[in-house]
Amino acid sequence: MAATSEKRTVFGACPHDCPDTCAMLYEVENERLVNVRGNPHHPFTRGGLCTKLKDFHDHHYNPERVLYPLRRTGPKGSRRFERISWDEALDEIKTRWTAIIDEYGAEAILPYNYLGNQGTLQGLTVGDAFFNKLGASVLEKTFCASGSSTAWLLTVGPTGGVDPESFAQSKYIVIWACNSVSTNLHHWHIVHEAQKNGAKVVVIDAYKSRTAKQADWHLAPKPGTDGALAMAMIHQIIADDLLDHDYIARYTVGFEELKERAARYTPEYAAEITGISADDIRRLSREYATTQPTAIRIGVALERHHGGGQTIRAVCCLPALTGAWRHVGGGLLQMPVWEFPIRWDRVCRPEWIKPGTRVINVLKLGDVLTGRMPLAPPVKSLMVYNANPVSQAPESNKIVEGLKREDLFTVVSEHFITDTAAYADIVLPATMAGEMDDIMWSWGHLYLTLNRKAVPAPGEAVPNTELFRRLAKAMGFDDEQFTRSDREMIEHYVDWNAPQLRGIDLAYLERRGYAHIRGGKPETSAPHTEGNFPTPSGKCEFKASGAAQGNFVGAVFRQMYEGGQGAEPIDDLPDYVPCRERPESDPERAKRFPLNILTPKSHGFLNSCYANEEHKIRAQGEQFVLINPADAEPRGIREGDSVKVFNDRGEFEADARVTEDTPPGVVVATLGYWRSRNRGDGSVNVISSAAYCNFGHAPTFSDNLVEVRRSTEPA
Ligand SMILES: Nc1nc2c(c(=O)[nH]1)N[C@H]1C(S)=C(S)[C@@H](COP(=O)(O)OP(=O)(O)OC[C@H]3O[C@@H](n4cnc5c(=O)[nH]c(N)nc54)[C@H](O)[C@@H]3O)O[C@H]1N2
Ligand SMILES: Nc1nc2c(c(=O)[nH]1)N[C@H]1C(S)=C(S)[C@@H](COP(=O)(O)OP(=O)(O)OC[C@H]3O[C@@H](n4cnc5c(=O)[nH]c(N)nc54)[C@H](O)[C@@H]3O)O[C@H]1N2
Ligand code: SF4
Ligand SMILES: [Mo]
Repeated sequence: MAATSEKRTVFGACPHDCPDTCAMLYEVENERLVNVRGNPHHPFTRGGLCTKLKDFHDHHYNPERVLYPLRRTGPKGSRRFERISWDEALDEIKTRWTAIIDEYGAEAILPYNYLGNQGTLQGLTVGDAFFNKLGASVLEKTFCASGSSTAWLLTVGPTGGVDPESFAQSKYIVIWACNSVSTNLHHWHIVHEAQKNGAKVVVIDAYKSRTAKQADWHLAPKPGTDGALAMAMIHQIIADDLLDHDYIARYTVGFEELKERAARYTPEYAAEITGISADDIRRLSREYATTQPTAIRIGVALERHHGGGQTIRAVCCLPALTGAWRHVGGGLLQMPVWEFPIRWDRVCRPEWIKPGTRVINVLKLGDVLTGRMPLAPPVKSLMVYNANPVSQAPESNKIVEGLKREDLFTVVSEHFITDTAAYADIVLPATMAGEMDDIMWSWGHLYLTLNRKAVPAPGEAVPNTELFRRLAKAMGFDDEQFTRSDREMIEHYVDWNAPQLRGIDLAYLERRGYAHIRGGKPETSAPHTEGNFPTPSGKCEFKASGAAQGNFVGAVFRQMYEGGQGAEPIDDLPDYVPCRERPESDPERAKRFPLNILTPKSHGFLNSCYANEEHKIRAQGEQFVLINPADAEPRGIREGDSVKVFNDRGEFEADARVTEDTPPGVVVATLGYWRSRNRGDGSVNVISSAAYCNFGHAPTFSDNLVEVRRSTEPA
């Protein structure tokens, strides 16, 4: 590539909430992004980005971007705004917040944010120090992996588990409730390579996802019954004595109790629950236990039902029973986030939370805003950044109802006028990844990756860090926390002396762009050959000593907030815990709403991002619902028909796709579509429940019953 003074290549990192955290190269010409590609040297990215990001440079120049602060001029939701200056916006926010604090106290202000950006600086925790200082309500952020993390930490502790790159060495790979081809593509490349080298790839998914179609064997349990399948595997492996007795004796606790607990889970019993035949359960158990190395990839979706936490506890026991952890490419992969040397305490400043400050969970926004959850003081102001709850949070009709409240002062920092920003009183313009600095941890690999600002910010857009510097100044906070530059934050937030970094410093990252935090060598890495689990006992805890502390043990992003809501007590042994909304659990409800719905990620969107771009919608297809012919036929539904998907929480419209890919009784509609661009006034989260999973206050998006009907009666 020619290097003139006007052409540059800058190290980047994909900002999205995606396990792959790709290392990118921004190509800049005349201060403009002309291309963004994957870093070819990065062992996980391998030079390729996914379909969503292939025109990421153009995304920066989308003409619909918000470039200036805006004030609402029409009714809430009318999308009518006027341009104002930053000073006017900050003045108005300060005036409104000060009045609310005087009348109701600062807890009447609720920050609402998630992982629209995943960076250490710009991401999940960017506003926490500010809102803690302000005394606002604390937001409990549990959209993904808080249930699975609780299960993981209780069983094996805060380890990264198998290096995802070590799957290349595996001979038997189980992908459990993860649609890797869409959601973890760069890990799929490694799995696929192992498959070509003779590994058997088993996908356990409630429908035939893109990934299931690539599997050597696809098993489809009924949604939310995986706990029974895992318990039956434990049962069968013990019954066949396919155990690694030496590993169990040295490196585990609670084997006898686990054996007793698993006793009733015969394959025949689990077959009744899961719908998978007893022979298949026996075969899976035997293949799993007798092939090494064997690795399991746990998807986020495995936690998304009432018993999700306990399901993952059961899965986490499997590799210690068979000694899979002894081998390179053997064991489990959940999220390697635990090993990243980030000083979250320095980012969030939890010590600024006044004791007793109330905690509000992201899933409860609808009840909170509409007063269905009585709160004193009520929430009078909402500030949304890095999130689009109207599209992404459950019971979204209630959220829209709440956002219409005239007495609610809503501020939204965004790239676009999303379905949430449409209800804002003030909209603030945010920069995109190529326009700001960050340093990225990952929840899908073991590289720390630098993202450098490549081009100037357009209009008056600012990074989230700058937004909170400005808000802090407006509110009169002068702590050093709020005056650090972005570069100073990178220096301050990363624990550069941590053993994981082995002396790697910022200068090294500026030269190379990324660094492996275990020192590389995935082809020889096996972290738990001799136990070494970072649990209280140092062993894999079938019987969890941490259970006494309740269902929220160190769950992600909760551990930063001591002293919030109390955690509920839990069982110290894994078990199968049935769904709330399955025909077996709630036959009355199932009479009205007989179909289980899954709402997984769309292949072509990243949560709700890109779902406002016509070419991305064209590639992904309009909102659709997959339905089995056995369910379609009695409802008079044919391929392509316009249908309503509904329950007592709401309804959305979709195009029917009649297919055997989904089993009878299960319908699938993917996530991310904006209701303002869908037919009708809805998207998948109008029907989903805000109930918690039994661990970690995780969501239950796979634990919902609906009915489907043709939108218009047949001619
Ligand atoms: N393309 C794309 N990639 C993404 C995202 C995106 O929006 N789009 N989002 C990112 C984010 S935030 C996350 S958390 C991850 C999530 O990544 P995944 O964990 O892969 O999440 P999902 O796509 O929701 O679900 C994966 C699969 O689980 C299946 N499933 C659902 N419930 C059950 C169940 O009870 N049992 C079984 N056995 N299977 C079940 C679904 O059918 C689906 O095929 O993806 C990330 N990557
Ligand atoms: N039914 C159902 N619902 C789900 C899920 C499911 O599988 N099914 N998945 C859940 C999961 S796993 C997750 S992670 C959540 C995701 O929920 P959200 O994090 O709310 O999802 P996004 O759609 O990514 O919304 C992020 C918003 O932040 C904006 N944004 C991006 N970068 C920046 C920035 O730097 N600054 C500012 N100010 N804004 C920015 C984007 O434009 C976007 O509108 O959704 C959950 N909802
Ligand atoms: S969304 Fe995921 S796969 Fe796509 S470029 Fe970003 S990190 Fe890579
Ligand atoms: Mo997520």
